[in-house]
Amino acid sequence: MMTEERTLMLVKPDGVASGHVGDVITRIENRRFKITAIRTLTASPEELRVHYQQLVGKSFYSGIEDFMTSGPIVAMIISGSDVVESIRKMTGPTDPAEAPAGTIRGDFARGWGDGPIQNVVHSSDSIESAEREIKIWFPDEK
Ligand code: IDP
Repeated sequence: MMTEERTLMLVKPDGVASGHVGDVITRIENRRFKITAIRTLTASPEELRVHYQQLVGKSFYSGIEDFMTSGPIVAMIISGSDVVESIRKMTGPTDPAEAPAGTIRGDFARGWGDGPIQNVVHSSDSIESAEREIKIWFPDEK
């Protein structure tokens, strides 16, 4: 039996601005995963430093901060069997230029080139990351 898990997904400012929140939610629901919490917010630099703690020292971090605070994002907790790995696969690789058709990044990312990689969504890379990240964006969730 596969165990129930949960993961965190963020629709990033480019995904919200280009009107792909509904497309992302439809893909999640079509896979029979449950969205158990959802909110729209504008991220603060402090929240992002915790969320992207492993990238804070990188040269491109300030670009990530500027991009991720540039407009509203939609945060979701998604639950289901094997949901962490499944949603990562649906997300696709970090660089949208390399993301296959059929993945969220492959289908919905618009421009890329210099600066922060604008790739529509974030999804947690492990159960441990998911639980850590959920606390940042849903501080009232257990
Ligand atoms: P992931 O989002 O696919 O898990 P991470 O390596 O955790 O990838 O990076 C987090 C985010 O930081 C990426 O989604 C992307 O928006 C941005 N990013 C990562 N690496 C680079 C880079 O080399 N240049 C610019 N932005 C980057």
